[in-house]
Amino acid sequence: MKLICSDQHRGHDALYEFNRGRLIPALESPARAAAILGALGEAGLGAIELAESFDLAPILRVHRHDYVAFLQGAHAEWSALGRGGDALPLAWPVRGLRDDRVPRSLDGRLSYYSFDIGTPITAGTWTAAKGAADAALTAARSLCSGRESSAFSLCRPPGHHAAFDCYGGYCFLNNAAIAAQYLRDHGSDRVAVLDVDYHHGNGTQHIFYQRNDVLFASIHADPATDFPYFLGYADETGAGAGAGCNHNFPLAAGADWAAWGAALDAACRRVDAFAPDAVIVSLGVDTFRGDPLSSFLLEGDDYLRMGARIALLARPTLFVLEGGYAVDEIGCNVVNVLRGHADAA
Ligand code: 6XA
Ligand code: ZN
Repeated sequence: MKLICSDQHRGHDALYEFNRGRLIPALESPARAAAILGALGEAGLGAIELAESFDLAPILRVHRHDYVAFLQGAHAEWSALGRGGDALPLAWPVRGLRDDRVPRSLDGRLSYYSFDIGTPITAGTWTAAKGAADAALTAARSLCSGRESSAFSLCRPPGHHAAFDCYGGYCFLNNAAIAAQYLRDHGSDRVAVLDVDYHHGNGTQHIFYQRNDVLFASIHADPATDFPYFLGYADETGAGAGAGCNHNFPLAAGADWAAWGAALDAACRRVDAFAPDAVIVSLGVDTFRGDPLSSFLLEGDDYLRMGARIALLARPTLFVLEGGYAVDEIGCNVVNVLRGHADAA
């Protein structure tokens, strides 16, 4: 299995985030990646390689040009205004407000391009996000060449909440979507994205919603109770040419392997029916029972079962890291998915 990471992730180290009305140390921290690297090093699944650097073209295939330019310069603009700390938005263009004009001021643009207050932009955010996209692209390229049938990219910051032109949920560039589009542009006719993170991958869904060449299937907490709140219901099945190519499996709080594994089985049957040339797994392990953001109850061994079920798809598979905040167990849980997959493949 090809294992790819990026050194740049450390530059994205937010001071704090809002959580239940308080400022707390940011949960999406460099320690997450360090823990996964440590576990991967001991697991013997393969050598861990550094991402190669790609130009912006594959990123611009799924993200709006002005959005990417904004991300590149936002923190420098923030500093030039004499401000310290991390850049955060103030307001959002919700119902009744105009979203067809991009404001001129930095504060206006932070608000325009974001959808939550929990995703600080730091001095190293762009470089880290670009490194994460490079990790996903490097892993995707190894699948295209046919040399590898499976790969894992350790992406930090994560990506599945980032849409065509907005960021949130700790995500800036949609690493899984960028990799899916790269595979489409390099020989794969159909790609499936299977999102197993605790949270719905609203960004990935939005990017591919009208398309029939990329299927999106997601198992996640019910948006009626959990972030991102405004997408992820079962009746979102795709639109236009993409009708029937989007499958959401929202689950109630307290889902354990019995409930979660049954949803995975149903999602995998949708993926199978699509007959993709490759599968991208948005791999969040915040479904873990000890995760601080989760109400699901998956145990360590359940991640072995998850990997084994995904291996039954018998397709070239790229795992892209998303969430997971129980730092003491995140390494073991990620390795278990990869090991379960490798052992059953
Ligand atoms: C609200 C929760 C952000 C969710 C981040 C995540 N600040 N997404 O793990 O998959
Ligand atoms: Zn998540």
